[in-house]
Amino acid sequence: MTEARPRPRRTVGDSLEEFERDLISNLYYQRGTTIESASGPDGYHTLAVTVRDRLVDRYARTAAAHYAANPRFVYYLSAEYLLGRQLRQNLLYTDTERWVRPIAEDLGVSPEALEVYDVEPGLGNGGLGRLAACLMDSMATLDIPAVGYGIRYEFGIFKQTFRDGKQVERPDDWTFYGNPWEFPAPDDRQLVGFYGTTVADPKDPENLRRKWTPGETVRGEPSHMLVPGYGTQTVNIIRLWQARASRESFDLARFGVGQYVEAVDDIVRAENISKVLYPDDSTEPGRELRLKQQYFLVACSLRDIIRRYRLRNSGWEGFADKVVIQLNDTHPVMAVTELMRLLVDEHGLGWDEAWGITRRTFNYTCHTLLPEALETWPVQLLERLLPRHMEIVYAINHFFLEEVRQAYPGDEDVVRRMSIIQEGDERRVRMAHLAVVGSTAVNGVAELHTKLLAGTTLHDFAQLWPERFHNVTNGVTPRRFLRMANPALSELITEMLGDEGWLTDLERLHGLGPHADDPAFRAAWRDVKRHNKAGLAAAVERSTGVLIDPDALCDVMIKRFHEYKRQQLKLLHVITMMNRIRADPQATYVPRTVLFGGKAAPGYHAMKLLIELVNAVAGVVNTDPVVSRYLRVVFPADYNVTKAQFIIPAADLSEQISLAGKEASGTGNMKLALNGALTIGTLDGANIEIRDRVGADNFFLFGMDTPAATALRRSGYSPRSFYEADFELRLAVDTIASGTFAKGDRDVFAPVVDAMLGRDEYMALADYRSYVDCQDTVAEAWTDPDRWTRMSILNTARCGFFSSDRTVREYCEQIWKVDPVRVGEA
Ligand code: GL2
Repeated sequence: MTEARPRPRRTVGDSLEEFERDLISNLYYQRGTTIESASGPDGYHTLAVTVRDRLVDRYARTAAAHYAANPRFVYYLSAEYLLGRQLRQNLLYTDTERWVRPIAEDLGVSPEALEVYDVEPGLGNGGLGRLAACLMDSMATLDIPAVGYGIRYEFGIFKQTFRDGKQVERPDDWTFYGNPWEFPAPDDRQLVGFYGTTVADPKDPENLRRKWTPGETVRGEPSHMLVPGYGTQTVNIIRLWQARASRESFDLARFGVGQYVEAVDDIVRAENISKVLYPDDSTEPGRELRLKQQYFLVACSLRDIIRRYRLRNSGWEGFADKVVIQLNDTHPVMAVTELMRLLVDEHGLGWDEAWGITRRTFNYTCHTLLPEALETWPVQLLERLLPRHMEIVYAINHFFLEEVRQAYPGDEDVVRRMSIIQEGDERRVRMAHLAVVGSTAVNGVAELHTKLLAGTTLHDFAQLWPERFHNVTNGVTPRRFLRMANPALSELITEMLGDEGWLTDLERLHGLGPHADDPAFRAAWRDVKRHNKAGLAAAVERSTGVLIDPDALCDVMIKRFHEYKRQQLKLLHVITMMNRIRADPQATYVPRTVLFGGKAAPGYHAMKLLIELVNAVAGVVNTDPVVSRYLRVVFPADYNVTKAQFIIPAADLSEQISLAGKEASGTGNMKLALNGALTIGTLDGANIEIRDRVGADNFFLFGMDTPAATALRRSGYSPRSFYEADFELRLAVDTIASGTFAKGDRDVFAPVVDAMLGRDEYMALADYRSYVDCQDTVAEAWTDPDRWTRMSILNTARCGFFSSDRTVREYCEQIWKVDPVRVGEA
């Protein structure tokens, strides 16, 4: 349901001829150029808008169908979306892919050459942002009426480059050449306030209703990206907000007297709100800007949701029946207080009624187990930036703690633990607590994660309200991560299963299982992998200059750099392999390519140093004439969705080696297994569910489980004792300490060694032996190609569960209670 009652006026053609006619017309009338003089970007933009027109048509019909049905909508609030490139997706979803090559050939251009202009909108960091994109894809595919809300960051996730092996961040100016996939919607702009003061409402003796007069106002201007469903007519949208100064912000008087910088002060301050993804929060202004972003997203989105609700409904009783809001992690949790403020202060509802509506409207997905990742905001900052919201937090907390005291009379300890306010030198607001208190359902993202949330992080809440807690294991879209990323494998799968129905019913991959013992099928499977690896090898050589052998075992660790994910453990294994080859060059070894991909947060110095060490190790390994015969290490810079789509289909081995109990779920693990990579992993996150499904024989398990890790920590973990007890581990650590990877300089990587031997927060040393031994089993399995291929086929065949379509179905059934709305054909 959108704006007024949209009436589709034009229906784009449905034939190759009409598509070609539209292309030429768009080139002429939209880009203002001709085939003879068109540049690459002209060609790209023309193709993009021609495909987009087909989506607009469907979008108009979707809006009309939603308007007519007035259904319950899912509103997904997320600070991050990692959508990936749009061109190839939209060609596939509009079924125009098959026309592009003949037309392009006719016109003498290559579609691949045009794709380089298709910029990936990097509006997120990692798994959480990509999950948002996968869920939006599946909602559209399942005809679920949904709108995603986010921020249109002017600069997305930084571009990673390496200088002397060190990560250097460059701004990601993703809209520099324009973004053909979005539509500005300036008529739906909203005003958002910050700072200011509040006063009592004389008519409210309880002082629950107050009036806020903001001290600063900015505009939120929306634009939207179209989100098509696959194999259906539904096209939903993601609405992205950009901050703009309010109209009177330009100071003409100052400009007139030459104060050019001061004249635009207010404009700059306002526009900074949506300038970058995750402003550095190591400074006070940085923290304030981040909180401003969060509230900006929430304030604009809620006003838009209410505007949409009112197009077809009146009164507030039915609000929570038509609106369900999913909070993607804690970043948008101020929405709970903002909806209360809108209902109580601006629309005059009583507190209890407003609270009932609010609680029924919101649900919260938690995506972490790391205590430091659970957001808290200083009370002082909130009091200054959002004074009214802080009052509302106090009131919500007051009523909530009354409930706690009733449930646990006399237990002030539980009150202190559960309070939304964390007491101490600096009082802080616990956003996860506010989220749980303000939501109907709370969910974790994998079985173990949900269990640990209910057992540890949110234990008190799970005791008080067990019915609120749910598990919804993450999933990934098979369209992008199998069909688009791996066309060769998709073709083979379709050939075996008879049709492409598996793309929307991924459990059908089970049908591949019986063919795992068929030698001809295994050979075809191996050929596909070999083909993908040859493609990756060529790309890696172009980007890094390092030659890799497509027949070597392709061992990949692609994810954000974080200590808990344990890239340092992988590196210890690489160094151990190097040391073994050096010690006995005559022996034979399984040839391996180890590929790393990932960025470290700009302020995360320990991980930036580890990135430097990976590059340094690569330098030593790849130039050692003996070692490089068996081992190559490559680290293509700037890992992102586009690169993931290239690397994943070529992987033989998927590294999922986080310390048990730390990775909430992981989704890269699912993408890799679906593409036939075997996992070497711990019993962490969704690894457990992957192993349960593919079978223990088809999964390389190592390391401590969560109880063992907890017990070891309790008993006083000493990494040094592991170091001393294991010759190969000692040698690997000493190799780093000796300066081997820094031209003899022992100081450069000393902090890495100190971190390992000092605290080793994520117990890499404790898991080292089990990991290296398990890698030896991997190498042995690799020497039997038939067995390996069989395992690879079974991984794909049994991972249908990890489709985000299944994830969305579970959200619909357990939490959202929404029904699909079918959109008719043109
Ligand atoms: C994460 C988790 O770390 C990751 O395990 C999970 O798969 C995703 C999606 O649920 O969410 N949480 C988080 O803050 N980021 C993640 O990737 N960035």
